[in-house]
Amino acid sequence: MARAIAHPNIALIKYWGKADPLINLPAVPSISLTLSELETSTSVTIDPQLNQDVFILNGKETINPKVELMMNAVRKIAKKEVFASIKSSNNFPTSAGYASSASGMAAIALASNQAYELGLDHDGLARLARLGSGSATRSIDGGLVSWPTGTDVSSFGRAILPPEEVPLAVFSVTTTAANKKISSTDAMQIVSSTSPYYPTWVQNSTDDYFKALELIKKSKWEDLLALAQNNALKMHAVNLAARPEIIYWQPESLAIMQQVQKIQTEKQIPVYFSLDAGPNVKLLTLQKWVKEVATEFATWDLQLSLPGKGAQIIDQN
Ligand code: 2P0
Repeated sequence: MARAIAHPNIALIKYWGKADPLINLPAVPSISLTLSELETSTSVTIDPQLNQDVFILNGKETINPKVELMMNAVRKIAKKEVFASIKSSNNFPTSAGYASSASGMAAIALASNQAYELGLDHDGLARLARLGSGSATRSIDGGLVSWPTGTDVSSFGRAILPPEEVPLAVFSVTTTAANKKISSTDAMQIVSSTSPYYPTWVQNSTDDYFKALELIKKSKWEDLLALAQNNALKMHAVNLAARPEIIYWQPESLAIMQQVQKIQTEKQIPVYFSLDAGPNVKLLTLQKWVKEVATEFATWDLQLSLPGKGAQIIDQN
């Protein structure tokens, strides 16, 4: 048995589109920030009595094809046909709009590596997590993480800068508890096959990735956040143009985006926004501006996160 914890991440440069959907190879490279306050804790217990895996999420037995895919990969590496009981819980509501699959799959990768004695190193763990959910490859490490495109062997998350060296902060603004209507996996498939802007997105977001790496190297943090905001809007633009059209925003999403723009121009507070595959908005800022941003957005339900650590094993026997 082994237990691991992992944190979700927010992409500053988005993963949106797959080069190979079977093994989650991305069509675009991405960059994310691992988040401190939110945590998934997962135990993997091998049980020779079981004739299939049992997955319990937040106390409820759940069927999850992504978990099965990973566990089959684990057994293949281990060369052991033995099943496991996997218990996972999040300390954050999924309604906050953070991708719990990123932290969830990263924690399963770590705990299985230990429980099944796979002996995987960092890169092997990041590849295994990617099989479950693309964004999970970026939750193996803390701080700022890049995920380049490439092959099964070369495309996985790797640390750019440790959490203590990243002066950024992220507020999640909860707009609605409604579940997202279309999964990221499905949306990426629809967009890549129908959106006329998709080839431009792939080219342009790849350019953003290299620009972002430069900005990080030069510690140009505000420019990085401005680029992240623009990258998120471009991801939504490619969705809007797909058939069927994919609209993740709710009226409140737009209200918050417009409030951010107003504050940027009228008050010169460095606050930017990002949105993923759902209606909730993330406010991106610098740690030294957290108080001002919290005051400006005090009417909303805010949850603050700072740069977090990578996934780790916390218990085993
Ligand atoms: C990201 N998202 O970069 C992007 C931006 C959502 C919007 O990665 O199909 O659950 O399992 O590889 O990782 C969410 O997608 O998708 C995601 P799969 P995943 O964070």
